[in-house]
Amino acid sequence: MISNLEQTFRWFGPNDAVTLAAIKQTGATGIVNALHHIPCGDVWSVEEIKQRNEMINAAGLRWSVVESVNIHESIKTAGPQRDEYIEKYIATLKNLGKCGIKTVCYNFMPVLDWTRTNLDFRLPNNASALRYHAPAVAAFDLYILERENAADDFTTTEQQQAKAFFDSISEEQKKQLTNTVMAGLPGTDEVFTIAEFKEHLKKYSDTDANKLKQNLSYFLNAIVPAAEEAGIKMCIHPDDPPFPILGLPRVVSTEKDLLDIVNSCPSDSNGITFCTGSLGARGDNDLPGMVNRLGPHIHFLHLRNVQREPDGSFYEADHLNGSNDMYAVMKNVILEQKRREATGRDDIAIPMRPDHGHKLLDDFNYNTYPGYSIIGRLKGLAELRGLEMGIKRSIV
Ligand code: DNO
Repeated sequence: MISNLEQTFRWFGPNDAVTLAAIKQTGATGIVNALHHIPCGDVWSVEEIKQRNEMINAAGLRWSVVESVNIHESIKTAGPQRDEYIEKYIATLKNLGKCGIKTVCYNFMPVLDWTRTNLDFRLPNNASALRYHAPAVAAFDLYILERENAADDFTTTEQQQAKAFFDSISEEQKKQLTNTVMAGLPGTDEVFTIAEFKEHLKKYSDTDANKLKQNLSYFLNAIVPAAEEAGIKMCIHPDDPPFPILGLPRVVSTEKDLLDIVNSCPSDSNGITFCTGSLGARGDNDLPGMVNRLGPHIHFLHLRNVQREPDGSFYEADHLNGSNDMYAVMKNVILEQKRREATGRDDIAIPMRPDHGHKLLDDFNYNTYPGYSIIGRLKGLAELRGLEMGIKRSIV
């Protein structure tokens, strides 16, 4: 039988209400972690990495993946300090390599990481899910941020829906929407003010998608040789949502984007985090086909599902339900594992994590990062490993 995927769980560090001991009980063996207390761009020292690694090992777990070593904005905008920050990034990769941590996830989303409008969307069973409501984002853009020329990005119908939504919510709800959309990096409590966000937007005034793509390629060509030397596999995380928002360009949203990225600097060290939830928010992304075609470049899997809605909105569905065919995705992941085995690759146990989870049962008593409940994710992991076993037993 082909070996299992490596079951991992994200842990945000010692302040996470979800403890390593709890994660151990889920059956996961790997931890996905980052040094969130180090400001974006600063070097992670060997001591800090070792200390964290020892903490994880002491709980009987392995630090499998770093998610994320975030990329400083000056690299994304080709600002004057970009080479300095690239040197620092390389220093962090070398230090991680020295400590034996070899898979590094990152993203190339301008300013904001993932974006949602509702962090407590109730499903019919009263479980709490994350939702992206397109009219809410449009309303924020047009009437709260009041971004110049924002109207050009929306059809007349979308503008009408945005206005109707905006008129229907209270002042308090407007504030809440602002805080939710303006939330900064995961693992921090950072929230941008409108003024700060506008300053960031200005920095992108001459960075369109083409330039952003060039800046990503520049970054990769600078760091990949060092990653190869350190034995590190980089894996880029797709945009979430996978389309431009708030006037910011996106370059990691489709199969073509991912192909351009791997081809811009061909190397085992230049790979992909295949996130079914992010990519699956677009109906034109053929997820099983993408796993098939991009398979050799996949170094990390984020497995979850979304339910797409007709107006471009979506919410996070159960891991195996929703708009995307998770059976077909898993089957193609397993076929990729088989190919790896046949060609003598040693990375057959691709790390996977149940990405996000609903808040269920006792989860409501814990203050966890949005999407990172324990029971909801445990449910996802249990379903996914059952799916994996069922397919493996029947086809291998
Ligand atoms: C959301 C996550 C993302 C991801 C980063 C990767 O829950 O999947 O925030 O960690 O985008 O750099």
